[in-house]
Amino acid sequence: MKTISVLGSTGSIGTQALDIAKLHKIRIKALAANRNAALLTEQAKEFNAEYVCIYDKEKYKELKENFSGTNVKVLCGMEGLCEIATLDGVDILLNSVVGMVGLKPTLAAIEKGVDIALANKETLVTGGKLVINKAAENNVKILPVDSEHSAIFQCLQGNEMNEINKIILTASGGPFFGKTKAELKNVSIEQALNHPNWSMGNKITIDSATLMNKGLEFIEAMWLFDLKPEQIEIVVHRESVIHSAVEYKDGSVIAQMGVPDMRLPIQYALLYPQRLQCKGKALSLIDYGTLSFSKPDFKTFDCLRACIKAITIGGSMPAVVNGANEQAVDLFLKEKISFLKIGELVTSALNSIKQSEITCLDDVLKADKEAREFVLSKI
Ligand code: MN3
Repeated sequence: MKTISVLGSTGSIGTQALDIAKLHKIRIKALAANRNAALLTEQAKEFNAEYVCIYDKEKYKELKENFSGTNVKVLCGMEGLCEIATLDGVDILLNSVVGMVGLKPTLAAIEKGVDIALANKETLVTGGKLVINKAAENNVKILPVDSEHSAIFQCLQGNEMNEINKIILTASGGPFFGKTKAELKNVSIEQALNHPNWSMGNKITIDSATLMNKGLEFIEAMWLFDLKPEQIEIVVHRESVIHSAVEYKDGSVIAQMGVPDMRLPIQYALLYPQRLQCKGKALSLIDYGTLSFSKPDFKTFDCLRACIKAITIGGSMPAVVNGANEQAVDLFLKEKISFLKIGELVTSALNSIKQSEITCLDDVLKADKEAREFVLSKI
């Protein structure tokens, strides 16, 4: 029986992971959330967690009161996340926080030798080199939770990396597939939050609408599977049934399919290499009838183009586009900027900020800060 800790337990991935933990009797050592103290308390009591952590320090008092008279250790802030990431007796740390705040606790867990189930793509986008090198040094597994990367990981089982030609990274195309820039001028927050296939948190849903999400996944795939940019082909596949595929040297393409349901990739990461029953709906290819494929629209979706350019330049640039995007999405959700402005700001940060080398966490944090300040200075 495995023991896990979850960073981001009250979010979409976190709550589904706890359902899986219940189904398969996975033990929960510690839970951390951003600011939802009420749900975090409920979860910790249900799963008998020994530690809880709230990132938002303003919520610490409330959480502390909820556990007064118990043996549960209550933590807060980044120090709390890092303490949870490095507890003894944990097999897997599920990192499902939103944004690059996930990087520091991930590095801490890797140093401790804890395997990572990674749902937080910003961790690899901003600190890919640090994470991958440290994981190799410490013999730590990075188990992808993102559905596309889980698919690729599943398609690679039993084969060698030097046998592959390329990866086919599928994209749903988001809610604005087929639209031109002119048609996207007056997009509202509600429209951008209305994703056709996946129900997810706000930040990732906006990233899916701008295709920033696919750009981040492109970078994530390069780090996870040690690929060059030219080894990844993005294919728009509206139905989200093929979650991604691997093309081998002999021309054979192995794809992983399933209905769009995050429980499957979450469970695969937590139980790897075991496959047990999952509560999701079975896939009926006959019900789907046809599956469609097309090219991504690099002209309309600036963020996708910016991500590929950023990782091609390398160094700090992926952290720059990510930081600019995190700041711009926050401004869009606060109705301070328009939808198209997100892509403009990300592109302009990429073109204006100088590339630097990433050798430690501070280099990443510096690039991230510079990008956020750049975006704020343009408003
Ligand atoms: Mn994905």
